[in-house]
Amino acid sequence: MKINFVKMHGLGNDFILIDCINKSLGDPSFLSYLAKKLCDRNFGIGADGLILILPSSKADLRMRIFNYDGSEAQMCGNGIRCFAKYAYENKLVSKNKLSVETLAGTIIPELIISDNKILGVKVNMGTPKLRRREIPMNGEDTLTVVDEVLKINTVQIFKVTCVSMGNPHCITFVNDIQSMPVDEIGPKIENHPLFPEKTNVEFIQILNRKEINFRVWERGVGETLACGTGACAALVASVLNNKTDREATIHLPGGDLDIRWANDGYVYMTGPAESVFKGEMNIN
Ligand code: ZDP
Repeated sequence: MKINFVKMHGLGNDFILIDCINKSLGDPSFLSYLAKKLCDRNFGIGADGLILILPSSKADLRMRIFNYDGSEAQMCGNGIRCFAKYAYENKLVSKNKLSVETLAGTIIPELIISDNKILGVKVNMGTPKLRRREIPMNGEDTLTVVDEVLKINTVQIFKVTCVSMGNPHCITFVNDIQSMPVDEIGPKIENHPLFPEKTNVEFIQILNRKEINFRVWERGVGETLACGTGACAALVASVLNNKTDREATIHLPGGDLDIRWANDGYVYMTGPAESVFKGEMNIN
């Protein structure tokens, strides 16, 4: 089977996009296999994830996102900005504000356009879920999970705050993110028995009420240069711990995102989306 694709990224968080509006790629097990094959950085195209562009009966379009390891995620922040740019530039939509059906609900990206150039994308990421069972997280149900002890072993003990942006996030505040052994601690928290669907793991350092330094160990991927849903979860966690205002700039290894948790309860994320190359690949 010949597949046409476009390679895009949001702050170095990179994706392979395949337009499936007029072409079905097959059942979920094949899609998981395909994601692993295409995302492999040596034997495939190379990316953090695979994004499918699909028709929808509920919204303008539908997005599915598969991680590097083939697992399907509910939502992706950097990916939906790329999705919106692709949809507009390929005339799948004719307006700059579109609705996208995802496993996390309908998400509303809005392209920021000037002189016919897409400068960025502002996304209404929906409302954060704070209740323990909605993260989801095991243990006696609580309305929020804020500044809670998470024990990996007798020496590795962290205070965590957990938030769902449709996908799970476990945030811990650190004094110096550069010295954090993200690739050692990340997978231990990702696979901790407290998280029945595993979790993304964010290590954040508060600079002031309006700035956060950020590193992420992504569920199903590993450490990445940026995570949009993670940046939103980090801002929400910082507000819940009274460490920042409701609007802040998140400094990720791949660049900056502006995040606002508005009084209407919605989280707004603004950032770039870039196309890199396009191509075709034969899949057997
Ligand atoms: O929830 C997960 O399994 C994530 N790894 C999905 C990808 C999230 C993404 N990095 C983002 O920007 O939110 C695309």
